[in-house]
Amino acid sequence: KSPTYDLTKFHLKRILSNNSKCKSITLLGTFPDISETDAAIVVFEKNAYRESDVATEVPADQDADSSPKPSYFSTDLQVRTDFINNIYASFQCVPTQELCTVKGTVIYPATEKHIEKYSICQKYIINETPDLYESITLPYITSSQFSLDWVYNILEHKQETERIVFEDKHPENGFVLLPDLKWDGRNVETLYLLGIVRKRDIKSLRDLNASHLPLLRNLRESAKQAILERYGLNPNQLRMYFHYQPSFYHLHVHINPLRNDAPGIWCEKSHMLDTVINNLELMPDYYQRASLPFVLYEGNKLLELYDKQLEVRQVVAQELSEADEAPEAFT
Ligand code: M7G
Repeated sequence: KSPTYDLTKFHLKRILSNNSKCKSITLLGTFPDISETDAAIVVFEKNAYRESDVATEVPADQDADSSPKPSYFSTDLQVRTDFINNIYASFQCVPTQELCTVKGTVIYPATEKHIEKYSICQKYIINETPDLYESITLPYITSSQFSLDWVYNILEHKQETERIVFEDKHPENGFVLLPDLKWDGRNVETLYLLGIVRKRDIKSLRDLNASHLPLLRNLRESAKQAILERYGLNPNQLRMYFHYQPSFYHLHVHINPLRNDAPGIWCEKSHMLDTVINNLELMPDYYQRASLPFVLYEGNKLLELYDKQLEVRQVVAQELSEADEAPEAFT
């Protein structure tokens, strides 16, 4: 059952992060009218520009009687001049209300793991060998991970059913394609879809082997075709990739257009679907034999476990003290 909450009743406790590049702010607080103690995370993110919103002429397909689509260049635009200097000018603009919407995301009730995930902090790279995966990572993710209920709700048509873009119900090779939580759903330029496989026993990239090739190839081809039909996007302009480590241990592919720097697109976390398929074609058990780097955040218990074994944090301290001593070597 979905909870009901009133965003206007949010009570701020702490700002978890404020990202001027993504124009997003992440807040920790509560909804006191529901519970004084349950933590809530609220993310506000300014929407990306839609190219249709900067039109200066009435589009040919718009019939003359309908009300005009909102545009930045409408007479509603309020403009305050900061300065004009020679050929340069700077303004503060307030466009029509419809163009000022902000995307809001709520996680409620949020667990400690969610708070950790949404807070900014130190990060460390771990080069995970198969042995380290078996002895440290796997026991940890088996005992502590985010609930997959939202994934099963999608697969079982209990939530987000109307958002499904494409579905292949084959038990082995099937998947569901639908918009990611991160997408505002308005702007094809910033499209962000997820391909969630039907099979429930593939936790991540690590579990993939050559027997999954038909599934991966089917996902790649069918998703491209569905995106072409629904959104008119050229399949050769799509980025399709896995995260390692993912936040959710049920295999899913991230899909977004190349021309857009999707939120959370980091090279240290991403593995292109094409490369994964090719690695499995070349070596059926590639992902059981490979060392896979991944990033751990300060505050994550898995970092404590790795630090005990590999002294991940210690190395940084040593490097710093060596750097401090360096000038003396020249004296
Ligand atoms: P991930 O690689 O496991 O973790 O991707 P990440 O969050 O570190 O990238 C999971 C993806 O699922 C993310 O892109 C989330 O935005 C998306 N996602 C998470 N939840 C809880 C939902 C949801 O309820 N619905 C949808 N449609 N997407 C979600």
